[in-house]
Amino acid sequence: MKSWQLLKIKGMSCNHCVKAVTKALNEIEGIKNVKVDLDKAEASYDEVKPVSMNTIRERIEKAGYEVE
Ligand SMILES: [Cu+2]
Repeated sequence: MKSWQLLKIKGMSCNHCVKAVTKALNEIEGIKNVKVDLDKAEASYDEVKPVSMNTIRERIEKAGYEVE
């Protein structure tokens, strides 16, 4: 199982934010190949195992950002 996912992320303003969001997503089991686009305020990744949206929201918020 592998599916490509796209998220809208609120609150990123520089490359430090991109790194923080990338790290937060990479640390979630089941998520691979994270790519964060600062200009589009988007994050994409491959979901290789089911991951709950709550987990994703929680980790992103812990890092200081918001999933739209
Ligand atoms: Cu920043």
